[in-house]
Amino acid sequence: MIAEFVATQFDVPGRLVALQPIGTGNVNDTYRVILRTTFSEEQYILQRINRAVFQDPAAVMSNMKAVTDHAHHRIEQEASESDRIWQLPRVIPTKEGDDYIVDEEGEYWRALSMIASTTSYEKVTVPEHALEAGRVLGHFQRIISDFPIDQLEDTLPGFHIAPGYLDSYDLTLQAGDASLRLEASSEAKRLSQFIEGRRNFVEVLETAFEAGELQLRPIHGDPKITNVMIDQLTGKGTCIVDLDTVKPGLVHYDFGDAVRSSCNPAGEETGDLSEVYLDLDLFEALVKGYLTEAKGFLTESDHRYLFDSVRLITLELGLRFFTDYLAGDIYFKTSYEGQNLNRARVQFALCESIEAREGLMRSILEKYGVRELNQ
Ligand code: GN1
Ligand code: MG
Repeated sequence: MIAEFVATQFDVPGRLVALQPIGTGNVNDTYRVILRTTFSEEQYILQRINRAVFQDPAAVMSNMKAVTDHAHHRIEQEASESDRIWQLPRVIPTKEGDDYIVDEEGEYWRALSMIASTTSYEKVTVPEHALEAGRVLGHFQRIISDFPIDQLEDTLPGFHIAPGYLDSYDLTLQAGDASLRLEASSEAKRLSQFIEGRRNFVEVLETAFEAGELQLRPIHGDPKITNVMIDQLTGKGTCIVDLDTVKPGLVHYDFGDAVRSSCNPAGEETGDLSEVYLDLDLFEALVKGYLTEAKGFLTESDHRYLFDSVRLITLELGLRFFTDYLAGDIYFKTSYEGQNLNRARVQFALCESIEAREGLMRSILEKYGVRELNQ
């Protein structure tokens, strides 16, 4: 079904004026919809959920509805003590009162309210922005920390369970095409060596979870910097968007993902590996912002794995990009040949930089009250 028709099926007044593709998401398709009435203009976000990734889009929507209702309630409860007006998009119903539309081709479409006068950025270059990225993630995790995880469906089984990505890498390499791609490029061979040196480390968080040191909580799942909305009027973070991957998980994967995406000033898509590094000033600011919100719910065993989570999620994402390159780009959207290989190179370069700065990063965590006893 054409997006123009779908765009008029939600409960928003006005006639359609424009449908603009926006965002740089690697998974869903996102549009800004502009409608006008005789008196006003309405804008909202329209998204087509990627069914190749999310096999059960209805479950994605039921999680999203439940979590946003809960979060909106918590935000309003705390409004009078907050230093800002926190926001979170709401699911806009269809004219029939449903949470989404399924078109003739079986595609799922949803509408979300627009958080006006905010911007999200591809990269972070100043500590103030990193501080807000940390604060926004910590705030989101905190306000959903009491949401019962048994009411959350797992929308993406295996998502952020790092050893599973190693298994799919190994499995992918058994196919002829993938091994040809590996053999054809010296850079791909170098990346495969990089992975070999880190196989044992991949289990670090899951082993801690199995040993009872870490617990499942509701997590965001995708707190990359493009999902953090910054208020154009105040420069403060106002919300985190993209709630498809909210699921029971380890908050460490979220913290690690926020750091890997906010503390590399070159961003995920650069072609120049010499620009890629973990910026310690950005890291310090992010940690400060995150812990302002998260220190109340993190336990001492959680503290012990914060550094590892940064190294791990960076390695994990590199592994995911690399596996997708070898598999023929079936998961992440690409706009040029070799893009997933390049994305993997960037994440592995960042991972090396994180490894080189381990001592300094641990000292920063300690400075903000992270206790690493028994290390
Ligand atoms: C994907 O769609 P987007 O860009 O928000 C991916 C994340 C990755 C990210 C890397 C469901 O997120 O896990 O960290 O790309 N989302 C999913 O850019 O796989
Ligand atoms: Mg996403």
